[in-house]
Amino acid sequence: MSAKLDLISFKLCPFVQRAVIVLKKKNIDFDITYIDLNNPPEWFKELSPLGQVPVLKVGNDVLFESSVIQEYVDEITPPSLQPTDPLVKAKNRAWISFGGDILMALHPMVTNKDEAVSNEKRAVVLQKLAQLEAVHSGGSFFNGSEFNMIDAAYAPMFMRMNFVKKLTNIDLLANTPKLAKWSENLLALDCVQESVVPELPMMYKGMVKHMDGYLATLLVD
Ligand SMILES: N[C@@H](CCC(=O)N[C@@H](CS)C(=O)NCC(=O)O)C(=O)O
Repeated sequence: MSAKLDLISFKLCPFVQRAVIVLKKKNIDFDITYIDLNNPPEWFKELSPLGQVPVLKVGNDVLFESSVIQEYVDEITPPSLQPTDPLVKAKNRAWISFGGDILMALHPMVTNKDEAVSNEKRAVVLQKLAQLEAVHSGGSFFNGSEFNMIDAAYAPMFMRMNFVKKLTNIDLLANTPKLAKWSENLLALDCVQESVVPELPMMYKGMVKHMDGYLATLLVD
């Protein structure tokens, strides 16, 4: 690898965290540049094709989309975190994309001011989690005993669900035991714990309060 990689991040973003987990898991020396997405700097607006994080600077090039960044980082630093069977790998890619859909429903569940909308999003999240439970191997990780790319992709979602549980007593994994165990295994890993700033739990709570959505009314402390 030639140029040092530079990941543009927003501390609260679960999609950035997907990329960080792969970088950490592979012990890659990289830079991380934090921006405030609510007040993005001019250089970021010019750099990021869609105005979103994550963006990975590779020399004079930029990559966007968390799953693409994950795959690029994986490919340039063998051995791969992907399953070797092309069919399993392809199916994992589809479920990684599905994980993005869950995150997209989780955010309005947490932040929407309307109780009915928040509950509707919670139902969407729960339904998707049930679908995921049905295809989980039942092993320590998604495919079995080995940590793969899909595990890096789902850990940020589980971290946020764990925040929600601690803050509101809503246990989104109560009816999906395989996912609950998977979450526990993922959240215990160094590459996951070290993929966020130490103050993230406090920041997440601050975000919930600041957004002042229905879930803020359920905060337990
Ligand atoms: N599909 C994208 C989603 C990235 C995304 O939604 N990032 C959020 C922050 S967590 C963002 O940049 N939002 C700003 C915007 O959409 O304008 C990926 O997987 O990288």
